[in-house]
Amino acid sequence: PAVTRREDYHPPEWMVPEVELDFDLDPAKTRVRATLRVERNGAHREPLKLDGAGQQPVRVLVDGVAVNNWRLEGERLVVPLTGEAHTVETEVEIEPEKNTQLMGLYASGGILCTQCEAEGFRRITYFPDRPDVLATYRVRMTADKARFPVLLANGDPVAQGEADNGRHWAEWHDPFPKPSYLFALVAGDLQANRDEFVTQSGRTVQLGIWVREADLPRTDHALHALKVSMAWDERVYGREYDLDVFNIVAVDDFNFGAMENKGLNIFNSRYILADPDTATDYDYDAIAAVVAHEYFHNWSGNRVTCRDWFQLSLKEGFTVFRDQGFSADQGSPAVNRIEGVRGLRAAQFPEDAGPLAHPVRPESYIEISNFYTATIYNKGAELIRMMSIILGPQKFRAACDLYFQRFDGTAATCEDFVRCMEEAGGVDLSQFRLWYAQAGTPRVQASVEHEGGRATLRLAQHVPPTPGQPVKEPMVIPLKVKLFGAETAKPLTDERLVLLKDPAETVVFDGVVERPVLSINRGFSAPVIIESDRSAADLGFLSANDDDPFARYEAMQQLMLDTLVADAVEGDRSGHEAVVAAVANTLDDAERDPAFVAEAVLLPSESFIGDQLSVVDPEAVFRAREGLRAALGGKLEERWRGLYDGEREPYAYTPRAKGLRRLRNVALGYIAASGAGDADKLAFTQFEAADNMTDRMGALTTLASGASDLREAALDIFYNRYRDNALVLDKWFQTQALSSRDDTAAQVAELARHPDFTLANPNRARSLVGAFGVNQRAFNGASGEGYRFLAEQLIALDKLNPQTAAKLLPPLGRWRRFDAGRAKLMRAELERIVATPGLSKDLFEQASKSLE
Ligand code: HT7
Ligand code: ZN
Repeated sequence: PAVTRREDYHPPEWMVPEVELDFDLDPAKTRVRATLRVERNGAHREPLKLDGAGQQPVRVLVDGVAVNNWRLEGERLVVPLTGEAHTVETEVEIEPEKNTQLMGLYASGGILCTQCEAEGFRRITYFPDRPDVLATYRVRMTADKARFPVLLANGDPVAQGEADNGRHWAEWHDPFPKPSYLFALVAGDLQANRDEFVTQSGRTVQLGIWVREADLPRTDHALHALKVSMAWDERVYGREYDLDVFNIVAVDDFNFGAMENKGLNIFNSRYILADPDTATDYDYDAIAAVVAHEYFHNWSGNRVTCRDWFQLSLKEGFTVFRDQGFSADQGSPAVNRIEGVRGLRAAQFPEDAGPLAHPVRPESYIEISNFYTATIYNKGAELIRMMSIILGPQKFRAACDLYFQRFDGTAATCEDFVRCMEEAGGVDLSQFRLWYAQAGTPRVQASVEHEGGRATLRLAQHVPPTPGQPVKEPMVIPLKVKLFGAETAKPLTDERLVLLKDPAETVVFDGVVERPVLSINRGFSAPVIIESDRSAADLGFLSANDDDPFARYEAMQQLMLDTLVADAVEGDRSGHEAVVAAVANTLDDAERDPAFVAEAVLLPSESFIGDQLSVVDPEAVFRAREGLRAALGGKLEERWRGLYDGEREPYAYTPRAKGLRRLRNVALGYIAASGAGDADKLAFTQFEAADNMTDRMGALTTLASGASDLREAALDIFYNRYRDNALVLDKWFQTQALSSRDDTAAQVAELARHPDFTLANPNRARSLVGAFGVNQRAFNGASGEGYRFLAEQLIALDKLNPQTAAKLLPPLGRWRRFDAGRAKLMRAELERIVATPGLSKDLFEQASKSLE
């Protein structure tokens, strides 16, 4: 397959300032007539080249006259044009109900909807489907009124009326020039939860969340989150909404979380629908974060878009940074940061250390959909965070203002963004640009020496080689650092921002009168791995005394990790005592800050422990983790029971009530880990008594990894109660795929044959196949049955939905991290995938790169 390279970027040969689209909508056959006003861009004699995919032109007109001098070059429609400006009209027919890829115009549960990012628009009509061609859109849709009473598109509604044969039409106009990837339409039998938002300049915006009528009662949380997001973006970034309407539609079949189409966001229903009976606190948080994210794109993505797809992080990294700021402001910033960093370590660090590693601004791709990655999104957000730290809050805000003002209505680059940071911040970010260009997670060695009244911090950095980048230059790494007195537990210094630039540097602190304990990378100021020689005692000390809650969490995690690695590698469990003591100490804070404590006492995941080993031994990692869980459960059983039976609040979605629920579920997990005979009964009682999904899922998760009869009972009750709710049924599949039982691989294979399992729905595929792939021990069973299962599912899924298949491949690409036996089995499956006839370029790219 063809490779697209960043260095080959050329401005468009033709611009398209205006588009009119006329849709005759029908799930079986939709006719699309597109009228493009095109203008030659620069002095050249090239014909107009329009991207297309999967369709044939029915007819082509130039300036109102039918022509036949057009040709197809591959899937592109090439139309010779002589003048500087023309009107070009095309007509095509497409088949939405046969569209299983869910890109372009497709049908989901009787709703017709679109997904155009990144290159889906070309599956709807011929167009220069690239983000630097910005047009205003006028859209007319005609459809059967009974089946599709609601017709929505981008921008503002203009007119509507009746047509023949029980059909009706609507016209929408979006005055803001936008790239084709932001185009959207929806037709369906939908109802809206409506509200209004008055902007800071006094304009009233009509808000609507559109769903099937039965789902209306589950839309209040999303609508509330939308209004809070709109107010937050005005307050924090000075960004006001610009159209008169803002609509969101929820659909069940969606390749991603949501899409920020101008004025008409389309969402995966899992990020809209919630009520206490069906959605966990985690779901509620995720809904607010995704609603905010898509809304924030109106400025960071839509008003200022990307010049080309290599700049994807310009909008995604920045928008993730913005949604993280929003979420932090809704509850506990420390807990929010902990969750963000945990996510980064779970998804991005392994990506950066594996065969699919790529820079935040990649150099090439085969299929752009494969680059909607944790690196582009989450590491991209960390880059923005580092710049905000280097500039400080005021200058960062001024730099953002400059960026929005300078590039409003245009397609920009990461370089444009960095230059605004430099100009408004008065800083030189030359070296910082390496963060966009170099892949791999930097490692920083840190140690402190103390002599007389002077502490010397020695730092050294190393950026590991990654595919195509064998040698790296040193980065600029902003590290927030502070020293604490080992005896007095008092701060010995203020927090200092150290910009590590050279391969090795020393930083001197004077007036340090007692032995200092180093607190480094506070707040996770840089997305790096810190390798320090801090003892278990010092880590325990920091977990108790650091005044940065994130650093307290980090110290505990490091202490746990060191202990778990020693056990997994050498069978050394001598570190248990220090972990038990540190956890016991942290539990003292449970009443004051239950949400933080719940996070701080959780052990690192099996995968993260595996990431620390030179060769992952999944059984040894599992045993070590279970061993420490049992020690914590058993030694602190009274404490866990005290918390479990302690303070509770009636159900409410408030930070404190959420924190208490979370801590109680963590306590339940530790009681089960202690081996207590009544643990399953306790969990089952909680399961049955629960008046909300957080408590119910907490209990079910514990039961699902257990061996009692109550496990089957709870799973059956859950299934029968929620069998008609697809989103909750996903949880049923997922919980079983994540179980730590010995027979999980066999159970997952069985579940794949369950009548409710289907690969056609991405959420369902992810809930079983995706979840199984991250269950380190179950997936990596020595027999290779897990690898075989995943390969078979991916090959089958690829025929329906290549994008989703490609997203689920990475667990097979971890073969270098395992022993020779497992590596051989994994490679064999990757080779089988690559050799499959008719493979998509999506899956081919992921599998072939994973073999290299
Ligand atoms: N910008 C959106 C990306 C997206 C997407 C990408 C590929 C295939 C399907 C997709 N649906 C949405 C989502 C976002 O980051 O906001
Ligand atoms: Zn986004």
